[in-house]
Amino acid sequence: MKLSHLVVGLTLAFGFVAGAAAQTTMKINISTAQNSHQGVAIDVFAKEVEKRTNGRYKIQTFYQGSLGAERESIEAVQLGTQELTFTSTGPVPNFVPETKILDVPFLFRDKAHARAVLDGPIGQEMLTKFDSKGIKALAWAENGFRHMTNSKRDVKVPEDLKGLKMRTMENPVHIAAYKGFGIVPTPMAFTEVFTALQQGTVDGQENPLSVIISAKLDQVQKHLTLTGHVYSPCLFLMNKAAFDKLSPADKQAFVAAAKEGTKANRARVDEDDAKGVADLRAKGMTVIDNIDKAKFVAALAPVNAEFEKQFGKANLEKIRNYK
Ligand code: EAX
Repeated sequence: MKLSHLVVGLTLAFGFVAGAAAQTTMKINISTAQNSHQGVAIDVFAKEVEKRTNGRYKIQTFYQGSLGAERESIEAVQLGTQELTFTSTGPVPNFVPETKILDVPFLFRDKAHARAVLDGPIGQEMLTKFDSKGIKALAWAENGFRHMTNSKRDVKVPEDLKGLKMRTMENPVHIAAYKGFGIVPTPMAFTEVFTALQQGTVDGQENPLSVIISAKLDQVQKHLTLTGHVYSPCLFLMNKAAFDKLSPADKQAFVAAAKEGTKANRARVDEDDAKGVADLRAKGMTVIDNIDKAKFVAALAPVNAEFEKQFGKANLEKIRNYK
């Protein structure tokens, strides 16, 4: 054997052993399909973590609730039986009550406003509230603005919502607010929603276009109204102990990878918002896209007075007026 071959052989053998010994695999999951705004978020995150740690960390991705629904997954991350999850903030107030304020309806003007608040001091400060709960919040991402769908009737004015039995997220702010519309809220995990709509257990649900499209809810819902009644943030969450074990450089790599995931996620939400209505109309949904939003805001005035007491008017104004 030539010396050069020997060197190559040894290098390969050594490299393989060293690589194999150093590789750690972690899991991350979402409730929606891989082909969705959440799928691109975790796919980009996984790719970026691998790239930025030279393959020392490998992220396994799980879609469509196959590893558990959002609340269960946050629990698993908190316990450390799962390293990572990407979740909406729906069930998050049950873990970190400080996030509740973001779920107040009609708080954000548009996505740019919401993203600026989350990326600015208010949102960044909120990420630190997870630390004491055994969770490291790596970055905000999003679902987008939520809209109402149902199988019964066109919703043009708030009165049309009265008596509709709607699935909601397991979120105390949403539940209180939707009661203000006269909706009968039925909280459940997203993984159960399609079947519940199909079987008529509930009349409707509310979600951003990105979720409605990727979960094919048009197959079980006829009426969509662009209510945009609440912004729906998402989060990259990691078990705190697992994060703390990383080297300083790897910590940075994980945070940077989550931020790249967020970029891809937001771009996809923008794309879905741009073509979603035409897409859903083509699939047979009736879409009301010209409501008088002031009427929906006015319908929630009594509930909003409650929220002002609960969260403090000044705190809500600080978010509302953030530029
Ligand atoms: O995160 O539960 C929900 O309606 C969420 O928007 C959905 O799971 C995507």
